[in-house]
Amino acid sequence: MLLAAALFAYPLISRLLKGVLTNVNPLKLQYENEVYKNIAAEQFEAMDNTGTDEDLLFESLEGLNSEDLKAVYNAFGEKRYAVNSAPVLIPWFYPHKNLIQWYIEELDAEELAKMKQIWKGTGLWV
Ligand SMILES: [Ca+2]
Repeated sequence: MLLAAALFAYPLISRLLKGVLTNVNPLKLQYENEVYKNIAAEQFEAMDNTGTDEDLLFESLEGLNSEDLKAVYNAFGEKRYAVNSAPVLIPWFYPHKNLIQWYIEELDAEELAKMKQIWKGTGLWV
């Protein structure tokens, strides 16, 4: 019983320790959780595969406050990053990266500066 509980809790605890989940003040969220999941999916869609859809990347974040952004970050979680978006044939070769780490891989210096500005208030980008 205890072992089952530990096995269940381990992935969550290890993610918390890695700082994947960040605290969100629910009173400052503008939308339902489903919206953040959709935006996180758009962020992934914009960066997954060859190249980056910068328009989609920035447009899908428009109008979000810092707490909304944190909710998007949490919804994104960590996804395997394949260099140059090679097919993930051998998934364990590719490290998990959070949303900010994906930006750092995908964006050029100018875009990164713009993105960093958007995320400034979250304290997630250090
Ligand atoms: Ca890409």
